Amino acid sequence: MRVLILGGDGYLGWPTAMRFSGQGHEVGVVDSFARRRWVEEAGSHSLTPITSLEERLQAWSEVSGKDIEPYVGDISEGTFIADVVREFEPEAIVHYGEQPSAPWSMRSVDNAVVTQANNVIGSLKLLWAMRDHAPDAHLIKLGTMGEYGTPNIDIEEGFIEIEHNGRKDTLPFPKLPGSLYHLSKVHDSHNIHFACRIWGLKATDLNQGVVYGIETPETKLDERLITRFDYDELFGTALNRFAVQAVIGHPLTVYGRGGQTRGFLNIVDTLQCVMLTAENPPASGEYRVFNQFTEVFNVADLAEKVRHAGGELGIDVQVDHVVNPRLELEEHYYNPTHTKLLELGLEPTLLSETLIESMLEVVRRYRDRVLPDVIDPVTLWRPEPLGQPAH
Ligand code: NAD
Ligand code: USQ
Repeated sequence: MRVLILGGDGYLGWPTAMRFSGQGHEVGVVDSFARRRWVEEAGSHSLTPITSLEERLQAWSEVSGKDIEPYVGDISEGTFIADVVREFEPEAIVHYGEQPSAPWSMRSVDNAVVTQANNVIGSLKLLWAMRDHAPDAHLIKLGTMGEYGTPNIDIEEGFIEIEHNGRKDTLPFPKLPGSLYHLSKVHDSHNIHFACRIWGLKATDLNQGVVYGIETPETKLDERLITRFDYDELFGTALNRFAVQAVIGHPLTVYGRGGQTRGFLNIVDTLQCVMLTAENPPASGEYRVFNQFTEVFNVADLAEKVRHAGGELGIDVQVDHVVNPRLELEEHYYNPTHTKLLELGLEPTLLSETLIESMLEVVRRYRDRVLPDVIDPVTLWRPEPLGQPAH
């Protein structure tokens, strides 16, 4: 299969590119290096010492004997993505190429505009490029579980059957995202659904939960192949941050009461899910939604797990409940369905104590690179915290 990976220099995109290439697919990666710039501008850097895309591709070629084609540019600008799609002729497009941070999107009006322009315009240009140059390709788009928010009912996989005034229909599940970043994914989902309904494109929207983990089998082959790993308040995600905090002796930053409940998955399962999705494409005109996570935890429980695993390694981990910088429910109902990927054969990698310990061991290797000043949360959802939203 000819697979184009948008955002192929990122945390998830780079390991995905190696996975597809290693399994014999023809792979192209597209990236603007925006993530590297945004993190640098925020005064931070990846915990892992990542090499340039050029060096990564060279190293991958040496290790695997396979070449990955790079395309450097911004998918939201000009005709770049249309030109790439026309030239590469993909059969599948895995789209990770967006601004992925909720706090970054809430930091200023400029950040909010960049997030929504980058994400929504980039995806729209991609859809148009597919319409004109690759109408039979399968779009595998990374969405987020945060599109649904935390409603007080069970969350379905994309669609819900509704009965209203005696009539029934199956309609998109209601969306109540909690940040302007998450909202950009809702806009994307509407545009993708539209492109399938009106132009007959085929797409799978992967509503992914929070990813954790550092290594995949491919990143371990050579240190130059390691993927990025962020722990700062803007780009680090919960469990990844807790692992770094534990290792450097920083109290774990549980926001508020810590009852915020989310779906989580290991980075190796992201690769498994994307591969299974690519191997099982939808029909032309079909828009599918898969909820992509393997386990549900609340953040206080996660912190407790890290504290315990740290103890096993002789690290005395403290857990702190800091004032929540976000506006979100700190205790709520959460029961999302996630059967479609399991039906395709997903074998979940569950979060065991051994797995957390191995994460802590890898973080320990790079502990001298940690910048402690970028850890504490400073980005507020509102100028002053005003209490909790309704959902
Ligand atoms: P990342 O920032 O490491 O990867 C995204 C890559 O896309 C970066 O390398 C960035 O430079 C590139 N990019 C961004 N905008 C671009 C543009 N306009 N043109 C070309 N390249 C562009 O993020 P990640 O953590 O690997 O996430 C990948 C995708 O998965 C994102 O869409 C994110 O929203 C989604 N996601 C991530 C998680 C998670 O926990 N990491 C969870 C759910 C969904
Ligand atoms: N949290 C803490 N302490 C921290 C960091 C986070 O308590 O130090 C809490 C947050 O308040 C939130 C939860 O942990 O309630 C998750 O936060 P997060 O930063 O780990 O994840 P989030 O902002 O939701 O975003 C991440 C990725 C994003 C992806 C999303 C999937 O950055 O790209 O879309 O996870 S989901 O959460 O399912 O929407």
